[in-house]
Amino acid sequence: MRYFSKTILLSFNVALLASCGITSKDRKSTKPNILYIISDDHALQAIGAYGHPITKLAPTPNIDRLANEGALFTENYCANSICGPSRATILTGKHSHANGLMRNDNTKFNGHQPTVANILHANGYQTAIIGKWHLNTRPVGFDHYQILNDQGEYNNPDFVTKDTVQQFMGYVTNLITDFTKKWLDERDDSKPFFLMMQHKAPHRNWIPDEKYYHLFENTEFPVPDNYFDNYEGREAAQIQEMNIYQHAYEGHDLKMVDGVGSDQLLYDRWPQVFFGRMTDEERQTFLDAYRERNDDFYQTERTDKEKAIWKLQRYLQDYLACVRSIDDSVGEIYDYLEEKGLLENTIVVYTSDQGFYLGEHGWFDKRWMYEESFRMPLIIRDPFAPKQGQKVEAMTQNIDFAPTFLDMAGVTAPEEMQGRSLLPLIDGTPTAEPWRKSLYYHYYEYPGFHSVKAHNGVKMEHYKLIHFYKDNVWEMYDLKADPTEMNNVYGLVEYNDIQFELHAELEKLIHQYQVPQKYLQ
Ligand code: SGN
Ligand code: CA
Repeated sequence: MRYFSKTILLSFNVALLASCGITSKDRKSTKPNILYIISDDHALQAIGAYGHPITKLAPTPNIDRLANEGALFTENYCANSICGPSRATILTGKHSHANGLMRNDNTKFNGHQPTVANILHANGYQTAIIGKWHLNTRPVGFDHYQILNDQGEYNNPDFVTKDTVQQFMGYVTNLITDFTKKWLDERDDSKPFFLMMQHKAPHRNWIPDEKYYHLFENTEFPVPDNYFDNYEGREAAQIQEMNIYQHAYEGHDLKMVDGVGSDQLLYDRWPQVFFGRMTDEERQTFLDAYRERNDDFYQTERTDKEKAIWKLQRYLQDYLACVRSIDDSVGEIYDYLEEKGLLENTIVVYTSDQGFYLGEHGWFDKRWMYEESFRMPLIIRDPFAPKQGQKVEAMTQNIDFAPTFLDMAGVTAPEEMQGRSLLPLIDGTPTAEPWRKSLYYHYYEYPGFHSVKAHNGVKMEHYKLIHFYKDNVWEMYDLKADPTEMNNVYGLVEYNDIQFELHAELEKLIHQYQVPQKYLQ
């Protein structure tokens, strides 16, 4: 029961465009629906279309279908790898300092600044948001909202609407899917829609749907080569607290109990969002499902290293089971659109608020400018695009999302938005100015959860420069020679020239995006 009550070669694409007979006029004559699906903490490594070996064991066929029929962005990045700030950037098209939401604390998002929602709304779109919001204020610019309370709960969650706060029995991913379809059924179909479907999963503490408790119990996922990273040469990484075998809570995160046959969870930091949300029966079903594996933890002798790998497996099994429900949800929504004849005039976007670690460097969580958390999945299935199954390799960023959605709707983005429309990359049409060759990143939340020091930085070509500015510590990576960012090459003579260029580029971006000096010290 679900509930009760590299830059796409522009010239090549221009030629392709001409051969398909698609012109921008076709696009301009329609106001497409935009269905934007975002999950929380969904790593690229866990999406089949991006090709990581994990997905051979845990495939995502429904998300991959969107990529096969649309565009897969392979170099998409976030501006600040954490939930609220990423979502604020997506809505406003601006970096964190410019939209005011720099951290996941109690800062209140100002929804009255120009956002994609209120601009589309003013331009005849019906707007709705269903699922995780996490911006500390009520949504503005939406005809309808049905959002989770703060982080939300996996089991039997509360949903907040304009007038109500109500608990619904069921699993959060399924509920969000059902509510999305319900809203689509009841919408005013004389208007195009902009619908943000915002999943909670696969966010910590990775509770799968009951039907998937056993899904990966016998699956051993690949252990990243740098799982036992010692953080040599990287000062900030030496003090972080996001190590799976040191910092994940054994009860809350890893669902471990205190002995053979026990029903007593080990350390559960937030019982109110875990066992406290389940009925007695649900809790028992949960414990029984994990019992054999939990007993085995005590009955089999393991070295510390083996225990650390056991924990990684438990983490991945649960995380990827949560992802399975997300993929099911995408499939269910796709079928719905097809059935209702909406696939041909609805642009479907799939993304996550940032990337995530699946054991790389020993970690879970995000925040760093290192690739796994800096990168963001982005797939756009656009029925107006001249080509299906394309890869867009230009450097894109979540500041581009709002200008893109506005462009799709034929609306000019306000000057203050800092991103650019991605439509020319999808359509293969020339852009007025050359595409960007570098990206600016800025993470602010320190002190904070997981102890990741504030840093900013630039990525250009296959190089990255990172500044932990409070301590004035620099890191630099050559991603071709060192794709997993284990060797900080800052200060090495052989990198002098590129280091100089990266410093200059970082200064240029700080100036271009008008980052105030007070945020750089
Ligand atoms: C919670 C999690 C953190 C996580 C933040 C932010 N701890 O505080 O691990 O980094 O959310 O996540 S938990 O013990 O409460 O699960 S975000 O996706 O909202 O940015
Ligand atoms: Ca997140």
